[in-house]
Amino acid sequence: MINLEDTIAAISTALGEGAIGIVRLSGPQALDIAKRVFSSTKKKVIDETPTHCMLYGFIVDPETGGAIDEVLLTVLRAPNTYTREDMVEINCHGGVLSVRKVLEVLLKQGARLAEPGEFTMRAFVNGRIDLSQAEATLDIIRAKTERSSRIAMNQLRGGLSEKITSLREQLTEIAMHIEAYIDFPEEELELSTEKEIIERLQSVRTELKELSSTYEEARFFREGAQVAIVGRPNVGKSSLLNCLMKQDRAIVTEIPGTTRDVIEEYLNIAGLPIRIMDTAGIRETHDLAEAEGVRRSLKAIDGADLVLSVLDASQPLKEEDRMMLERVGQKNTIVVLNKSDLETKIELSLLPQDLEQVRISALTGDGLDKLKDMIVKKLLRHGIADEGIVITNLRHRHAIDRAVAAIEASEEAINNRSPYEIIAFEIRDALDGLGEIVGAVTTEDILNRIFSSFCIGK
Ligand SMILES: Nc1nc2c(ncn2[C@@H]2O[C@H](COP(=O)(O)OP(=O)(O)OP(=O)(O)O)[C@@H](O)[C@H]2O)c(=O)[nH]1
Ligand SMILES: [Mg+2]
Repeated sequence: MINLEDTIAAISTALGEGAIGIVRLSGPQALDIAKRVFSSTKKKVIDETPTHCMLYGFIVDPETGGAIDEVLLTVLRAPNTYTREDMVEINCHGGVLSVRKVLEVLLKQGARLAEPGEFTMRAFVNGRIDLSQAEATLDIIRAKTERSSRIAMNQLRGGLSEKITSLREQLTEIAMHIEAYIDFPEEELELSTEKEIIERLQSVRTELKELSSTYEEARFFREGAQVAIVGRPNVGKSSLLNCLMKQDRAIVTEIPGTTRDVIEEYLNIAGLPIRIMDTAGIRETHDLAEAEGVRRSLKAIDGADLVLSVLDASQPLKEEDRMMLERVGQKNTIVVLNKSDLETKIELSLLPQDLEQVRISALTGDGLDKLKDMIVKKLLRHGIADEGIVITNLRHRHAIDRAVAAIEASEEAINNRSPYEIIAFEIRDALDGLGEIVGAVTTEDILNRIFSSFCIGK
């Protein structure tokens, strides 16, 4: 149940040692609760403090009279606040204990501990932001690179919302036009009107499809692109990971079968957040642990957005290399010819010619910049622009695809001369699909799913 009656409180900064820690209150009792626990050294009163102004003083436990922390308290009056409710932000000394104690006294005075994302959910329920903007706030918090954060910021500022709202308006107009005929079944749509309606539906559908198609690449900026380093044992996969990370992350030895588990790390290549995975060398083995490692390597190939198929260029191509290349098959891949510092013995002519290749040395770092360039190019084949409106969220993608299907169904219904009710029903379905993105149409289940992944205090 969405409950706006309660006044909620939470620690909004990360728990740990820091210069300051912030505890927030939001809701109808926010100012009253603050009044009961705040004591100003200069006898200033919260009631007489203008909105968005700070007071210096102490948080005091009203039951014992004991001072809990020295604070700066900001009075934020509705409606110009994050949640659109009365809010109070208390800047305490950083550190785990003081923020906890301040929170405790607020709870004792009648505030309720906020659920994850509840402040942002209130901002949505109270109409300050729509659902896609609420989701963008989380994306900004989670953004691993500047480009990711720019894309999320664009969404927060309403780029996607405006686009969806404008498309919804167009659909609403068409739906109303058709619905006007429902009560007059004897009247038929004129051929010219019918043609125009179909054209307008097609135009909305095309825009939605374009939007949906940005997802494949734009999602990398939100989730990180998965790149798997695979190859037979000892070709230098872990050395490549270390070289990319510029640190000794994975164990490297001259013994084949060193890596047993998938090692996952974050990398930022030209602003693209990448989840890079070093995997166990792929070969037939009777060792139980190694066999499990190989199974995980194969799984990593399946889940990857890009596979780096590593070969040892200083040795002739082996059966295990062929097996690996075959397994990688049609996946998006780059063939990495490692150990270029040694004499080349690999038969380049035996390699599949349609695959892109790059020569590197994980030992000297040679060719690494070229490889990084290729990784970005292979992942961003359509080169999405930072400023354009893109879809980074699977929930939005599903909603758009549902709307596209419904519009197609409505076009078909028109062509089949189906009753106006059916045509209008399909268009309304498309509207609902798009409404889910901005939250015009929503269920508590959707809201819970979205906000439960937020942190407490946001
Ligand atoms: N000369 C040379 N040796 C390399 C290069 N890259 C890796 N090696 C050596 O090759 C051996 C194997 O390297 P690893 O990085 O452990 O290979 P791996 O593919 O992770 O091996 P597994 O984990 O067993 O599958 C080590 O002795 C490395 O020092 C390279 O570019 N040049
Ligand atoms: Mg290894």
